[in-house]
Amino acid sequence: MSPEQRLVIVSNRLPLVMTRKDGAWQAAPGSGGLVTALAPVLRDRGGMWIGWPGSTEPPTDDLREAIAGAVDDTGYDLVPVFIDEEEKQLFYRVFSNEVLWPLFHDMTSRCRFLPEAWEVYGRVNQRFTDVIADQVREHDFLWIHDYHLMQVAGKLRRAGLDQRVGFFLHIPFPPVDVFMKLPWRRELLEDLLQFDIIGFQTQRDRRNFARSVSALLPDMATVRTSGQRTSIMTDSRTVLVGAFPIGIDATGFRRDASTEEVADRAWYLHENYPERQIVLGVDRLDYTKGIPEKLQAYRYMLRSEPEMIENVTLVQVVVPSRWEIPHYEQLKHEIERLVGEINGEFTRPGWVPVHYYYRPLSRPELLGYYRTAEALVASSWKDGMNLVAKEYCACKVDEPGVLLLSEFAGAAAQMYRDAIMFNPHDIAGMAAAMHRALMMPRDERSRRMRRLQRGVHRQDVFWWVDRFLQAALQRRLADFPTVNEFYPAASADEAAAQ
Ligand code: ADQ
Repeated sequence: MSPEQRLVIVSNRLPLVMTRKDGAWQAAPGSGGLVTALAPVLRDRGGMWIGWPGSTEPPTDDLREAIAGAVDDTGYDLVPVFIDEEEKQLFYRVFSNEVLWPLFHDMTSRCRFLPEAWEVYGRVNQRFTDVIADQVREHDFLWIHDYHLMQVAGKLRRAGLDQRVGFFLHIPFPPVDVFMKLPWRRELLEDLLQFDIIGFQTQRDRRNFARSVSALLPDMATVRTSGQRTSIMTDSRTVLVGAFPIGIDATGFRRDASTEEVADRAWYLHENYPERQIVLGVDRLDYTKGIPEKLQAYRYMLRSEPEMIENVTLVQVVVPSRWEIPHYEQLKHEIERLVGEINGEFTRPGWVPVHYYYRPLSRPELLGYYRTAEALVASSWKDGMNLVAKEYCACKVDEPGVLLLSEFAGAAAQMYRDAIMFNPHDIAGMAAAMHRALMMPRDERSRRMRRLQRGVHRQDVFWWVDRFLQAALQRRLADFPTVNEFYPAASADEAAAQ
């Protein structure tokens, strides 16, 4: 990037943790892989992050001051976009999380296609666009994140702004026959084609998007695909489309997992389960994550492989999320019922088969579990990537562990060779995969985990930011990731099949 070209990140949420002390707002900078990777680039360029601070109260001076104060810690500007309670309901809760989220995860029966929610989605996207238009300079590069803000480029162009704008979708893009169910499918695609570059997590998502454009906008767009890259020509621009699988701050996870505090916790957790293997699940409360199926598969394994009784413990951590949406509340009850049934059927003196947490863990607690668990199961029905799978590998600093991974997680396209793969709809198959992992000899576990770790470090979140920005700024399709760099030796044919 040239010095006058600032980077402006736009996401639904600002990377801030807001708290109120004695009635006054306090804002602390947020953490997480995306922030860690983008912060150095933003500081170098004197960049800016635009987003919603998370409160729906009318903006007061002390709220604005608290946000401005957090800038001293971050070294780049934080610019808030405010939304009110009704907008939060219809833009965030309904349109983002009850229309786009289930639709893009192929779960259309959970969609609520409310026309008034579409209207408010447009209104909030316009609000973001107005703030951007106010802040942006001629040579800035704008990088918009995720499904909440898919109309921003269209609205910027309509306001006469022609800055370079890139978009990254963190969730999957659905097949055309699913996407077609969206009542506003054409408008949404037309707005997406106002971005200059669009990044997806996997080649499957890129293909689905290209097919939707060909099927729904044959009159206004020409789609050209060559190998694993696509360019789409419209009257106003050429949109470059590619797959940029997101990574984690693998070095940071490894470093933090190696501390004495985490080592002590890991040791203590296993002290409580002497001679037993721990199978770990860590998921946000979400119906896309396949948590009930994981529990059913574990029960199936205990029934069919009775020698596992008392020799394995499933630790399932569920992070509360979107609980005000009825489908999420029902899911919570279903998980609790299954945990109760399994513990009722199998518990023995001194052994409880499922340990269930329904709360966020502190980072040292989470890392302690990652470090100590013999296996981790990520059983998503569909997932953009699944960072938990990568975090688990980065944190295995002493004993090797086995990663069990759903074929439908984006991470499968990179980790398919050394994870134990399964179909999360096949309960008996998932149970067999769990049994295989628990019986796997130590040297095979080590070999597989070492290769997974190499890939997680090679394609980390810094790699992801570099590759996206390089592709966006050079605008050369040749710069897009193609063959699976996770396993550099993988053949192009094999990677293309993923
Ligand atoms: P998510 O659906 O949130 O992300 P995921 O990628 O697994 O799913 O990320 C979850 C994050 O929450 C992880 O970083 C994890 O460390 C954290 N977390 C999980 N359990 C926790 C706990 N108990 N306590 C504290 N923190 C916890 C969306 C998409 C994904 C995509 C990401 C990034 O749905 O598919 O991988 O964005 O692009």
